[in-house]
This record gives sequence, C-alpha cells and structure tokens, in this order.
Amino acid sequence: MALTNNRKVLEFVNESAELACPDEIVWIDGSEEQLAALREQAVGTGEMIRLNQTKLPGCYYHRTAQNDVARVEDRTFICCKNKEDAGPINYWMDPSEAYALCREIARGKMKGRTMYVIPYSMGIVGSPFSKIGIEVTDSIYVVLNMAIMTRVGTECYDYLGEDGDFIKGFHCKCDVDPEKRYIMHFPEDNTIISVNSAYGGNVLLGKKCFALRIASCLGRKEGWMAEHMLILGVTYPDGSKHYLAAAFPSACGKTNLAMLIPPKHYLEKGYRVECVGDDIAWIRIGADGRLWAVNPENGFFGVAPGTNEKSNPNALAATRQGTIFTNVAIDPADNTVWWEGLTKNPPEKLIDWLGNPWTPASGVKAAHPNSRFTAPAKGCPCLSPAFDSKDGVPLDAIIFGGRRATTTPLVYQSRDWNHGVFVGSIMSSETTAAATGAVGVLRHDPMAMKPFAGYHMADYFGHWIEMGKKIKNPPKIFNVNWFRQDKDGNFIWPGFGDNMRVLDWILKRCAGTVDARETAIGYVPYAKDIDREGLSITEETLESILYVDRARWGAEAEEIEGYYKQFGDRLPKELRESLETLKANCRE
Ligand code: GTP
Ligand code: SPV
Ligand code: MN
Repeated sequence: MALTNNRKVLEFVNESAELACPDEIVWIDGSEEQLAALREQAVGTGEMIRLNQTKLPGCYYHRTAQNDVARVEDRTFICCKNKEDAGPINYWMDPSEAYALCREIARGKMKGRTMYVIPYSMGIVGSPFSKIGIEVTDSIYVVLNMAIMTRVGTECYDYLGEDGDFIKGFHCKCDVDPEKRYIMHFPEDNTIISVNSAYGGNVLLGKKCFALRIASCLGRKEGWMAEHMLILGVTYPDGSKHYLAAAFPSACGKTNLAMLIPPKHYLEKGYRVECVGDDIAWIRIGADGRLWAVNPENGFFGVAPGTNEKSNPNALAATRQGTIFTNVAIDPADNTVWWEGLTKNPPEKLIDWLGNPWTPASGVKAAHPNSRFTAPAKGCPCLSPAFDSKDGVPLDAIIFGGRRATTTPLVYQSRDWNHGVFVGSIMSSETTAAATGAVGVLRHDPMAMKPFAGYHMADYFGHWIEMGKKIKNPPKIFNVNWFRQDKDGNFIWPGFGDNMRVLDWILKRCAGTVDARETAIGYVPYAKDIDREGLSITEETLESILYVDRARWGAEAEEIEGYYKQFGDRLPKELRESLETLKANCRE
C-alpha cells in the first residue's frame, strides 16, 4: 500500500511501474522489521551473505558482477537542453533522446522482480539544508545500502505533504549489461535514471548523482554549494573547535583524513579530531557571513583496501557492526572479511572477491582495489556531535588536494579567495580504481569535481567566484599533497595520522599565529614550522617536499593554459588573471 498521498510521488511510482512492469511494489518505511526481512530474503537468494554475527553483528557481504565494480564516467551523462550548458568536461545527451533510450532499455525489465520505493532525505529531515529524494529500484542491495547511507523513512513523506517536490531516482539493474549501462542526470527535471549497474556510485542515487551532480545545479540556482568534501573538526586543548572541509578526488584520502587520530603528543596535549563527513559537503552562507557546512549523508561508503588498525582505526571500528561489505574477500575460517592491507600477513586461505579460492600464492588481489564498506556513521567512534546539527559547522579553512608524485608541495596557502578558487581549478591528480579505466594517469580534476559537477565547469568556477563576493568572512583556502614520491616510488610524507601536523599549520595560518614564505604559487611553510616531533623525516627531506620548483611550475602553468582553452569565454576573468600572475611569478 502506498505510504503517501503526495500526488507527484504516486505519479512517479506509477509511471516507473508501468514502464518496468514489476510483479510487485514494496513501499519502504525505514523500519528495522522491514529491513530485517529484506536482509533475510537477500540471504535466501544468495544476493547477500550473512557474516559471523558474533564478530561482525549485523554485517553482510555482497559481490557485484565482475564488470560492475566502479563508477563509469564515460557512461555518466548530464542531459540538459543545451549541450553548451553541460560544458566540455561532461558527457552530454539530449534529454528527450536520453529518456527514450533509457525507457527502451528498462521496458519490462522488472518483470518477475519487486520494485522498492525508497523515501530518503539528504540531511536531517526538516533542516533548511536538507532535500528529499525518492528512489525506485529493483535491488534489495540498493535498499539496504540507502538505509545506511541516507535517512530513509516515512517522515520524508510527512515532510513532503501532498504537494512537496523531491528528486526522482529510477534505478533498474536490467541485465547488468555494461554496453547498455547509463547513468543519466536531468538537472532541469530533478531526475536521475540509472540502468544496467548495481554498483555503489552508479546506483545509490542519493550520493554522487543527487548530492553532487543534481545538487551542484540546485546550489548554483539557490546560492549555495555542493562539494566533494570531507568535513572535520579539531578540538584544541582549551576546548575550542575549528572546522575544515577538504576536497580530494576519489580514493585520495578523504575518509582517512576525516577520521584521523593525531600523533601521541598532540593527544597528550588535548587535541582531538572529530568527523562530520567523509565525502560530501553542502555549504551555505550563515547569518554571521561565514560558510557553514553539513554532511548530507548518514553513513560511509569507504574504500576497504588499506584500511587497518594503524591507518584508520576509526573507520575500521565503524565497519564492525551493521555494515555491508562489497567485493572484499571472505575468510572462510570464521566467516569474516579481509582485504589487502587489513593485516600485514593475509590468512592462508580466502575466498576472493570473485568467489574463487585464494591463497597468498595466487598472485592476484583477494579484494577488488575498489572494494568498499557501507558503514553507519553512528558506528564511528570519532563522529562529531555536530553530525546531527541542522545548521552544520562553520568553516575556518577549505583544503584542496590531489595525488601528485611531483611538483605540488606538501601544503601551500592561496593568497585570497579568488586565488584559492584558481588553486582548486588547477588541481590534477592520478586516477584511481574508484572509476573504471586506467589507474595512475595524471588528469585534471578541478575541486575533485570533474566527475561530479552537474553543469559547465567554467560556470561552476564562476559560481565559486560569485560566492566569494557574498561571504563576508571567508575561510582560508589551502592545497595539500600527501603523495610526493622519492626516486624509488615510495611516499615521502608519512601521511594518515601525521597529516595532523599539516592541519596544525593550516589552523595556525587561519589564526594568524605562524609566518609563511611567499612563493610563486602562494604561501608555503618554513620547514621548522611543521611539527616533526616523533617523526624520522629530516628537516632537509621536509624542505624537499615544501620546495616550489619554478621551472616545473612554469611548465605546469603552460599546461594549465592549454587546459583552460576549452572553457573559452566562460572562464571567469579572475582565474585568467591568477594564471597570468603564476606565469609571471615563474619567469621572474
Ligand atoms: P572515495 O571514497 O573514493 O571518495 O575516497 P577517499 O577520498 O575517501 O579516499 P580514502 O580515504 O578511502 O583513501 C584512499 C586510499 O588512499 C587508501 O588506499 C588509503 O590507504 C590511501 N591514503 C589515504 N590517506 C593517505 C595518506 O595520507 N598517505 C598515503 N600515502 N595514502 C593515503
Ligand atoms: C567516489 O568514487 O568518489 C566514491 C565512491 O565516493 S562512489 O560512491 O562509487 O562514487
Ligand atoms: Mn568520493
């Protein structure tokens, strides 16, 4: 029975059912009873495996199709009327063509299946920051993941009333055919259609599709920002709290930074880090003229490989209850999970992500490099009390960062807001397993939003510039790079918890309590000002990753000039000016 009398919801559900022809429609109410029954059903069909309920209470395991393990950027489309509005970076399709194509693909594809109707809120229901979505799907896995990642329940219908608007999401696994896989966004209709995938970012439509691609369009119209950013809070020994947001591309360290545990001597002094969010930030201007950020999600869809007791104990703890694991390996000895980097020595025998027997001698990875955990935020020991704040948290700093073996120093600060927008716009990063395609290829990923901006990238830069004009007390903008390599390909900076030392410098810059060196690219720390207590790295090595090589940056500037060309006249003049300044600084 329908759980709402909102006529737009009823219309959307009817249309979806008429198209896909499910045997049955189930209205998800968010209750534990209903979710428990769905888990039971999924275990019965083999869609999910129940893990060791003593060691991992409430945890389940799922394998996706072998050809369906990551986001598919080249099959992800922005479907707005005018091609130019999608810009040169997005894939574009004419909306009527895209609707027709998807309808053809999905027609009758839920025959013999159930269609679930999921009411969910991105953000706390009823907060001025929040927005409601309805996703219909033929996947129990999607229902259960959405129930962790978002706020699912009938209160969404109460909030919508009879006439309220929402973001429509239609998902159908169809045949999981990679040739017919499409992730379509219709920003002019607040609609998302996803067909032929059953993996993460392609199908959990509240996440990248809504909270970034559609929301970035809404934010532009309504004067706020939807960003691919973690949000964290640092508590000082005196009890004061300072918040930062950071945009790193996929699989470049957001979850790890968001949950970091500071080095021992920081803890002893009384410093604490708390996580507000690990992937997405919705940011608005507060009455005080500062930027305020909320995390619209309710869980973590995190990269499993590399997560361990040392690198990220908080994330690991979050995965110990109520978590769904996707494409990791199973340890048949005790029906628990394993992935590369969880322990130093792998168990003798595993079942790998493909379902095959595996031993350390197998010569392949046991877990897929983009295997993930879907963990409830509430299970994270360092979750910030501000996680549930309707107003969000005020930002002292915004940090950009990528995966760069060379050139980009450990940290630098922009000269002002507009220069900070420039710093974000010129981000490049080596590709990772989070999307299909080659790994380790350097590409431009402005503000870590290349795959996620729902409109023309130059207009998106313009929105940042326009926001800057309205923010009376803007956060300071920085860039970090944890991934500088030595000549043997080893990471030079220890990273993880030790990134606290860089956050410390950043917050001191915000407070105006530490000096910096002005360079061609912005303000860079004096090596002596980055805390090294307890680290084996020498001041000289630290100097080497703080060094701004003007010849390299000159070449980088030339390359950026070429990159910017595709934006033509739509590129904000402020960015062109910053590029000219960079070029001049490198020539001097
Ligand atoms: P998405 O969920 O895809 O958006 O990724 P993310 O940005 O949250 O990345 P995550 O924190 O999951 O880290 C991805 C990979 O980078 C993992 O393999 C980590 O071990 C590695 N990583 C994270 N932080 C650091 C760091 O400070 N130094 C080094 N060397 N590696 C890191
Ligand atoms: C990312 O790729 O940035 C992710 C994972 O956070 S996904 O939800 O698949 O997009
Ligand atoms: Mn992400």
